Amino acid sequence: MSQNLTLSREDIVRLCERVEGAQTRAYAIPKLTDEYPAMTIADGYAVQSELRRRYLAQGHRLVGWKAGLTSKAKMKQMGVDVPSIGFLTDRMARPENAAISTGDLVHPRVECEVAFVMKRELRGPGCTAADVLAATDYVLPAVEIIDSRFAGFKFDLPSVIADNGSSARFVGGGRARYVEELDLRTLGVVLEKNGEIVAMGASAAVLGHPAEAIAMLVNILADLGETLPAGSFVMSGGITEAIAVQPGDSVVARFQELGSVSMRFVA
Ligand code: OOG
Ligand code: MG
Repeated sequence: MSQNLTLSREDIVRLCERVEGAQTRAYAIPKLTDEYPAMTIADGYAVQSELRRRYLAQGHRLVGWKAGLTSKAKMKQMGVDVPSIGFLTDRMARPENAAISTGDLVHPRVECEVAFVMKRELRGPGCTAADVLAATDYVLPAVEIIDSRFAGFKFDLPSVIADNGSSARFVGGGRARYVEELDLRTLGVVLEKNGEIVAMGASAAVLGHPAEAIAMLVNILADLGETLPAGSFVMSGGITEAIAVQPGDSVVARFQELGSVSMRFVA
């Protein structure tokens, strides 16, 4: 990491327990930097790694990773200007057309993303977008349901990284496509809630090309001493700003070339 740890091992465990409680019992907590103003990005990843270790020890399965804050729209909405990564487990996955419960979430929002499924392991540092494309099995459209555990959905980078990048649920769907068949920079996406268009954008919004976001993710993983295994499901980051949802809402994300992903929300 480019920054140093300021938290003791004890603080890391304490903050991890705080975040885990908020995630599993769905309540809002103050951002961690209110109590630890000197927290760095490295501290945030130390808490996130401890969270991952605990969930895996409880039997959750790691299925992939997500890049976050990779588009201007997302950075502007959240007031943060550096991308981040988080981990994805089997417990967060929901099938297409699912009824997704909001009772176990704090204040969910939806966002449209291009997801990559890897056929070869990737390891940083120095991973490039070309490396990512060569190691990609296929891409598919996805909707991420994010849910910051921080009050008012307000945070800074160390806090949101500790909260695993607001990861909560995700839905992959539509049509899987080989990357050679597509121009991944120019895919349009339209997000509809209850039949109305609430956001739209193009995939170039994500660092110029979504594969750039995956390369960045692999290079951050290298900092954490991790690689991106073959078979991983990886989300490249929200193209548009995220839209709040509540019980009764139905959501459709329509992607050019990749088909659509639908879900509805229930209490
Ligand atoms: C942080 C997570 C960002 C994305 O796609 O940009 C993210 C947040 O906005 O709560 O998942
Ligand atoms: Mg996202």
